[in-house]
Amino acid sequence: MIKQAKVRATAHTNIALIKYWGKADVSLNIPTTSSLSMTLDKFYTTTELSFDASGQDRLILNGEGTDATRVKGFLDLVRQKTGQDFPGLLIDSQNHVPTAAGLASSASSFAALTGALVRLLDLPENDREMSRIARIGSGSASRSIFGNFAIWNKGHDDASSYAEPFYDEDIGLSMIVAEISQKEKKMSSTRGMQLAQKAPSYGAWVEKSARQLKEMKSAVQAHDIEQIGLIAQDNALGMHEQNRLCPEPFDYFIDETRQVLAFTEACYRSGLLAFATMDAGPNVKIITDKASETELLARFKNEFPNMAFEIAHAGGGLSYD
Ligand code: 2P0
Repeated sequence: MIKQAKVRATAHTNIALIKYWGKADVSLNIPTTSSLSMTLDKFYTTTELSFDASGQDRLILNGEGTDATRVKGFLDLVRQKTGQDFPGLLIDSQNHVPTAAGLASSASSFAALTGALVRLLDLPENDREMSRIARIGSGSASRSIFGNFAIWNKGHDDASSYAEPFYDEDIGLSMIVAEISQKEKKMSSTRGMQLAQKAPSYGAWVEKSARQLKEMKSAVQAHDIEQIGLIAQDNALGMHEQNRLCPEPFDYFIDETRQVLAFTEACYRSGLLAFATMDAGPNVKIITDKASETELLARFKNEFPNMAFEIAHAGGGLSYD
């Protein structure tokens, strides 16, 4: 039963403190590890969804018609899974995510689309179900249904793999995003994961990740930014190590990445809270706290005068207007 002709939903992007980097099932995005993320207050996608007169699925991104292949694949899977053969949709999305800053918009995009879809089709607005649907679009989108800190439990099949809120509070963590390169990433996450999973050391990273998740949960509950930073940094650098150690090695790091990482370490040695995390690209997100962010940002701007920086905090969560 269709109750509304047009729905608008907003979802925010998230950064994993314990990463998702590997799939047990590629078509359903069942991961090899559970992951824990912070949803960001500042960066989001708003999606307006309606039925398209053409009967086809169409995508408009930031006002321009765009290739809808990936989104159509997602919608077809949802048609199949829900048994609802809904007609073609017009997806009109505005991304307030600086893709130039290496922040993936797929998380906020698929979470916003899922939220809008569920309401448009009058499906149950159940967070767990929405997280499972968003996961099929993009793994990290499962976590963007929620604000603040969320855990995506890896599960073992479509029913058991979903994210849920872990800690619904801003604990004073700041992320300084260093915009190192605006170039399109040369290796997609999906392909990068496939290659990295063949590293001889991958199993050890997966095992370590499970231990780090437990430690990270305690650190978030204790609002211990230093522990959070140390664990997140180790987990992210370990993830990137798998990319270098697999039979077809590749690397998201570029020279400026290494410079920013080295400067982050130097700031920590000098007594400031400063830790790095990185995703499927050369950009670095620096973890610090609200008390240190102004001084740390000034130091980075002084050291890298040609680089742009953004600061984000915890927040977000799926919303409608
Ligand atoms: C994460 N990343 O946990 C990890 C860390 C990037 C590095 O989730 O193939 O776009 O669509 O499920 O979610 C980016 O991968 O990958 C990602 P797909 P996705 O945030």
